[in-house]
Amino acid sequence: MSKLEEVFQAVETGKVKIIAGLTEEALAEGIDPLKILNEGMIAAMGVVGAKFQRSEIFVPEMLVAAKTMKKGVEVLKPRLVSDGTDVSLGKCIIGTIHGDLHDIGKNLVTLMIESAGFEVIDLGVDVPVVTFIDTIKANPDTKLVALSCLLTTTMAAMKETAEAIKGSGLKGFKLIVGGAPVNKAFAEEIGADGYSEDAAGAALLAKKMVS
Ligand code: B12
Repeated sequence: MSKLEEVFQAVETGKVKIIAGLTEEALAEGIDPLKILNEGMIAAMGVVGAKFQRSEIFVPEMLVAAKTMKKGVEVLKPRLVSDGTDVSLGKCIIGTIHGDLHDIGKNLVTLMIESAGFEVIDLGVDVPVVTFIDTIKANPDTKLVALSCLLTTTMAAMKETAEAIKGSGLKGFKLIVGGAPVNKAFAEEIGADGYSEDAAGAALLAKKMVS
């Protein structure tokens, strides 16, 4: 089995203890960190989701897989971020919408946007509409607001949040959205300025939004 397959399998089966070592070994073999992330870890999460849907596994197993992926990402982190940190493109406020506890994708987007040169204020998960509004008010130099959701049931909350932000009269920033159930058409429907399907695309989008 290749190192990449071992990483995939470790995330899929929630091998928290060995993932850091395996990820280091994969890097040492010269495998591209983005390939380890996309084809090893994110792809494994896809399988985990599919197994959950078929009731072959349950929430605890999904949680352990998530923990495993987080540990692996910690090892990849220094290799994913570029040294764009001294150029400040401005502040970006990010959070997962209220009712939604998924944060792995949001954390990856944070990582990529940070390394693209933004100063990121991460509000975490299950973020109420008012927290987004208050944080924008407290940071009038905000250039970007990014919303994430992973559940079809929280898409309505994303719409509500986007509309509240847009309707607040606060200005000077662009609103971008993403997450597995979101697509370009939905982003447009709720009045967002931009959408990207993954974290690498989110960084490019963020830069485009402020240029
Ligand atoms: C891990 C996981 C969990 C973990 C989350 C742990 C954590 N800290 O995040 C736990 C166990 C807590 C969990 C709970 C639940 N989950 Co869950 N979960 C998953 C799983 C397996 C992986 C998600 C993940 O991390 N993917 C990897 C990341 C990297 O991908 P991503 O999040 O999509 O992010 C990428 C893009 O979407 C994009 N992106 C994301 N955000 C943003 C934001 C912006 C601005 C941009 C531009 C881009 C962007 O970039 C990211 C990186 O490339 C998915 C299955 C799946 N394939 O997605 C199910 C899944 C999302 N969960 C699901 C369900 C049903 C639940 C529960 C309701 C289960 C339950 N019965 O309790 C609860 C809900 C809890 C809640 N209120 O949120 C369903 C949702 C179904 C649906 N149609 O809505 C899924 C799809 C599984 C399935 N196939 O049924 N879950």
